[in-house]
Amino acid sequence: MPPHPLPLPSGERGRMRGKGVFMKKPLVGILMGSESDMPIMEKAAEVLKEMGVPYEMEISSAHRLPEKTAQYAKTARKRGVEVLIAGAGMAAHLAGALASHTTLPVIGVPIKSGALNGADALYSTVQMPPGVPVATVGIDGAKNAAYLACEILSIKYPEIFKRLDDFRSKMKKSLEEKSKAIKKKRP
Ligand code: RP5
Repeated sequence: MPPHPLPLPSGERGRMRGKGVFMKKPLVGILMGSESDMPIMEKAAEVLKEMGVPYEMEISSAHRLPEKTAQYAKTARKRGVEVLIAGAGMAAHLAGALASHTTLPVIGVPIKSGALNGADALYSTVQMPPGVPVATVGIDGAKNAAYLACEILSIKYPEIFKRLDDFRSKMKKSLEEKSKAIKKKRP
């Protein structure tokens, strides 16, 4: 049980169906700089699906689609989106560009691509100037970006808190079982 079992925010009640917390409106926006980022960013979508968190996915780019990127960030909060996840490789400015147009939390995923294997994307994403933060996960860390988004949302949504809690318990149990199996083989 959540320590503070908050009721669903008013206006949201009654929309809980099936596994999704709110089936209708996306709470998380997943953006990526190119279609080539999809194999990595898909992992964020899988985690959100598993957690029952509705999301939307878009290709946008700080450099190739700057107007679309700005427009998306400027309108996201009004549309009900609460957290943004942005994956990009090379000179990765997507997460930072989004963050410059919104005060929603932005989580950056540096993607491994190009000659520098993601080190360039990591630095470009993480080194934001004070006042415009981007919460940056590891290179190709799309799964953790989604878990972090769930953790942020869990402050407001008790259902997400519960799913995160269950996930952690299962992870712990599974690792303990694996450890026991190894000990049996090599006591
Ligand atoms: C970045 O450049 C994208 O996010 C991608 O990771 C990288 C390469 O893009 P493509 O040339 O594969 O479209 O903007």
